[in-house]
Amino acid sequence: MAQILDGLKISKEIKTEIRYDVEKIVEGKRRPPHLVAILVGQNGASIAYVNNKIKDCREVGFKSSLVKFPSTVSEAELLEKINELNLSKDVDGFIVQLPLPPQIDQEKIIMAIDPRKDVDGFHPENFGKMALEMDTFLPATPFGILTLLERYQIDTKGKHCVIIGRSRIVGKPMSILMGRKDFPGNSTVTLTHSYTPHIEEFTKNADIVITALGDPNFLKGDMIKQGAIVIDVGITRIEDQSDKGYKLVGDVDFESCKEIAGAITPVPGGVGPMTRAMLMKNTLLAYKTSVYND
Ligand code: L34
Repeated sequence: MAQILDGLKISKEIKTEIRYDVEKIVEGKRRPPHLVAILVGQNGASIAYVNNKIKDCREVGFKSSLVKFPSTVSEAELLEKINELNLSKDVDGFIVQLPLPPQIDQEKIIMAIDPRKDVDGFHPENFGKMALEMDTFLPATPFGILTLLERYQIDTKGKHCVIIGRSRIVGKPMSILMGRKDFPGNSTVTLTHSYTPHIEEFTKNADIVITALGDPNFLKGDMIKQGAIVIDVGITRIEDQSDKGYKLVGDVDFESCKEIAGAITPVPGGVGPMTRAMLMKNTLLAYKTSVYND
């Protein structure tokens, strides 16, 4: 039976550390960090994630604001709000929750965010800095995975890491970060995607598998090698008869993989809560680099 990499537990530890930092800031008569989240439309998952982020802010002692727009919002309206947040001295960082409706050009929105307030680490300037191993905001999900590997002291040096999925917020940055000259990192990385034939040929040879494709129960126990580290980023809502009306299912077939893997993240309670904790960490960093250098 694999070791469970408990993202919920580690995320609570991180939030406690941040809370302690914020208490010291406030005791020093300074204002607490302020995160703003922009939510467009009525996507149930997005609403849940953003509400949880606002709750996290309260837990760590941050000020937070939630700005909601209907799904019919125009690009101009969104850009105007972003400009206002860029200029606001009271706002340390903000995020625009993805996905956005089709009439909005996602790249244009991300490009409009002041890189110093881009606590998602999505702006090309921050992505470029990350790729060059310069100090910057790391995107929250990859940052969360690195932190989980670090806290569980998972050896990554010289290991073969296979990533499934090349999205801009998970797969692509993860492939860069696992190969960087640092810990966690120093892995030999293979980035697989929808055009990779026979993905199992790759995953069977992997010491570390990171799945981010959004295909429920895709990775089966017979696709991994004995003792592999399995990180499940996928999180799909599947309708069921429960009170909530759905359950959350990862990309990893937990039942078959847990018998073979050396360590594995659960869904829920794995990478998801870590993503949110790292957003708090990035916001604290944005605060420290703005207020203290004023
Ligand atoms: N701008 N858009 C922007 N930044 C992000 O970092 C995200 N992401 C992804 C989607 N769009 C984004 C998130 O916040 C995915 N994501 C995210 C955040 C939190 C959780 C999952 C994904 C999370 O908290 N997951 C819980 C279950 C939550 C529930 O009940 O639905 C878990 O235990 O996995």
